[in-house]
Amino acid sequence: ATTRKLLTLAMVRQGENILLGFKKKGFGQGKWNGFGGKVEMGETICQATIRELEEESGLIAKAMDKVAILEFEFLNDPVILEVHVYDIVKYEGEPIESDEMVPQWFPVNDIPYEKMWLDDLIWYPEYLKGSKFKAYFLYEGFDKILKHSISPVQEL
Ligand code: 6U4
Ligand code: NA
Ligand code: NA
Repeated sequence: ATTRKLLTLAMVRQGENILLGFKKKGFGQGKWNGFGGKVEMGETICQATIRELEEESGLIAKAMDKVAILEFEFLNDPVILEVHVYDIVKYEGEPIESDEMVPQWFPVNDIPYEKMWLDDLIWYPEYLKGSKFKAYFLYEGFDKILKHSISPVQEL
């Protein structure tokens, strides 16, 4: 039997720049990532997205748009991670370092893929084009993708 874990991922883009956070601890430590985490009991996915963005970056989301759902499976692991990705269209505040993350702006044509999850190289270009999509990735360990697919969708 598989179990699904719901996670959020907030993408913050200002013109030609994207805000990423360097993860100091926890899942994905040592990698640049968007901001997010687990959806907690009694919380909607939207609420979790807003809470995690504020905890990790200091920004307060004022308007957001769901752009993708990513599914991750790891070989020989019954857990499926379902990551709901939101574009943060409007926010208040300035990025600040937290216990978990060091935020930094990157030009969209100079994203540090070599220090990110491998799947980011596959789906960030779709996101940056403004497409909405569903994607699936099967990992073996954390450094190898065995299988993946991306399908554009109208609505999420
Ligand atoms: P808690 O205890 O909830 O703070 P945390 O260490 O923040 O745990 P978690 O599991 O809550 O980690 O959140 C992991 C974050 O990483 C989520 O925003 C989803 C994101 N993420 C997970 N796998 C990813 C992947 N392969 N590519 C990607 N983001 C991923 O771009
Ligand atoms: Na969390
Ligand atoms: Na988190």
